[in-house]
Amino acid sequence: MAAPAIDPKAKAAQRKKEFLDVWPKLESELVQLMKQHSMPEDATEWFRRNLNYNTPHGKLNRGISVVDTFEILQGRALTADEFFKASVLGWCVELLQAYFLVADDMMDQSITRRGQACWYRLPQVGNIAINDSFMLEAAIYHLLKLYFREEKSYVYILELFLETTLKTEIGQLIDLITAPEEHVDLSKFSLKKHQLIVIYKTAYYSFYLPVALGMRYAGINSDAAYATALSILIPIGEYFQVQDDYLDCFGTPEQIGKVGTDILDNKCSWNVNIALQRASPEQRKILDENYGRKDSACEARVKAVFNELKIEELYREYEQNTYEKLNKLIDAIPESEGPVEYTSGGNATYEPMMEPYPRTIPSLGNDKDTMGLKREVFRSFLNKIYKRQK
Ligand code: DMA
Ligand code: MG
Ligand code: MG
Ligand code: MG
Repeated sequence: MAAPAIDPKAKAAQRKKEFLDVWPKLESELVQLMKQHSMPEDATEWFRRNLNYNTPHGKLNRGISVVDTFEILQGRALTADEFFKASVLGWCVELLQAYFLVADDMMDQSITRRGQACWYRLPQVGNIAINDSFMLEAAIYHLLKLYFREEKSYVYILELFLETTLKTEIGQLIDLITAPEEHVDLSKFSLKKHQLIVIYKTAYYSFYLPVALGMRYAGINSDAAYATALSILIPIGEYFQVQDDYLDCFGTPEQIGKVGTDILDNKCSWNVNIALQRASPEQRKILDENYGRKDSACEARVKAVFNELKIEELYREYEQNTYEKLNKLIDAIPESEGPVEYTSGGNATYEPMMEPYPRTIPSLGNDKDTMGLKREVFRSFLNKIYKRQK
């Protein structure tokens, strides 16, 4: 008799629960560190609170995708030890995300995050949040040393975290300097500029990093396999940040767990770029006079122009077209049971509008190992975000 089919939603919920179950162990290892340094109780408790307030309350898609990638590449159920170690890598991605978000909320002057006040907005915290964000980052390297030092993939994993951090920080820099507080100049925006910003600030750490970690831990060492992964995950990451920009304006705080700030903050977001392409001279004047002003009446006038221009409808078209394009890209990945010989750059057909990122990664080691990538790695990640409302 055939086994009953497992409902994918139930499977995902179970996986999330098992992933969350790993967190208390890691939290306790990190808190232990404060005790090893003989820190007073209040400092230890501060760090514990920082970790728990900022790390485990999100959707956890990035962290869980490390585990999913590793499992798909293994092609079988994971042992308890494998599940735990892949989850450690996943939690390290979530710590990286926590580090970026604590700082991002200060820089964007946000109010709420994940349905609670932003960490820096807590009266006792304030600017201490800067140091707290550094400590979230440092926690990554403590956990990696603790659990991966003996692994062949250790240096690759360290490099992935370090290089991805730099790329994200470059992305945050261009996001911020394209949105000066006191000087609104919409002629500086373009979809090209937007693409550059979102690839760097979001796509690398949110999409390439989790999959590349799963691949490294699974022992894939072919440069071309990583180039192929990059060529698909970067466009998926662009799509994800367009969704984030859209939801910033058109999602409700209850849905997305945060209050949108992009219009007030003068951000080069997808919405405003689409609006600029279509605005009449009158509408353009309203945008010029009201975008990026720290004033809710100005924000409402911008939103009214967005509505006149039917940005919501244009977004739904964009989402449908992009989903189809991304699936075609995934279909083009070479896949076989045995080892696959990748040609440099992979066989993906994605033609980016431009290439602000390298197509090949400098070789470090054994390039003969060409263990195959699987389409399901990318498909499962894409389906986690398709039509997302939060
Ligand atoms: C987020 O961009 C990028 C990083 C590196 C956190 P964002 O400011 O649009 O994110 P959010 O909308 O979550 O504040
Ligand atoms: Mg932000
Ligand atoms: Mg930001
Ligand atoms: Mg945003």
